Amino acid sequence: MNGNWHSHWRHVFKLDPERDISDEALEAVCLSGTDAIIVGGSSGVTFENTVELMSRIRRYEVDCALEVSTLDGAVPGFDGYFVPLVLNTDRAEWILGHQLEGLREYGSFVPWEETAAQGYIILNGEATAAKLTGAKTALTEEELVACVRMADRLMRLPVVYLEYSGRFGEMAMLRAAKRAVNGAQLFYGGGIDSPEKAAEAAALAQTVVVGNVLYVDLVAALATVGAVKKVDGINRL
Ligand code: 1GP
Repeated sequence: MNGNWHSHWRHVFKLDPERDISDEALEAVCLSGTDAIIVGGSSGVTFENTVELMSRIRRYEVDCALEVSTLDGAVPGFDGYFVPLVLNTDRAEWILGHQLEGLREYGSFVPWEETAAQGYIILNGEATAAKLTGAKTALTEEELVACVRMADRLMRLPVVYLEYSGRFGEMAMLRAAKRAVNGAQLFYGGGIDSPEKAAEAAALAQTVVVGNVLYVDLVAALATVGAVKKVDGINRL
């Protein structure tokens, strides 16, 4: 992989190291045709459970990246690393604080070519990540666009991530983000539990992230892969 290691991803499964997944389910996920697996979670992420999940995914060829949200869970050996910066919070530790701490400790080991910052905009107030970071989730479209421009134009972050984790978000907000984004890759995640929702999000976001449904309805989760690829097929006609 090179500096653009994530730019071709259209569909991604996000796996939580704290949650159990059987070998059979993991195999189905890794062989599903998804473009990548992201390992990440908002709570309970440790070195041990991250290494364990990574080594199980490593049996397959699929790209596998780590979203580094705690220092404990910073594990070498992934194909790529994402470092989230939460843009819609007043709590500086979630914008730059923990990240600086990480760089102080592990800065000389960071594989820079395979590391990308994500401008996170958390829009579901019920999500663990929102509570943890004190995100101001009730944004107007205008406020959202300002966040997107901050990430994309001013900070020139490679990824802008609209995060509705746990619920399917407003597509009008995603559309507004899509219009505002210039160079960044737009990720959408949250509440995708059917091919229809996957297709809706994939029509607007460059990369669609599917998480929770994997643990509750594997068949529906797997069907989201084909739905995203189909959107591209239709657009090419
Ligand atoms: C979570 O954006 C991802 O970080 C996916 O959200 O778990 O709701 O699918 P869900």
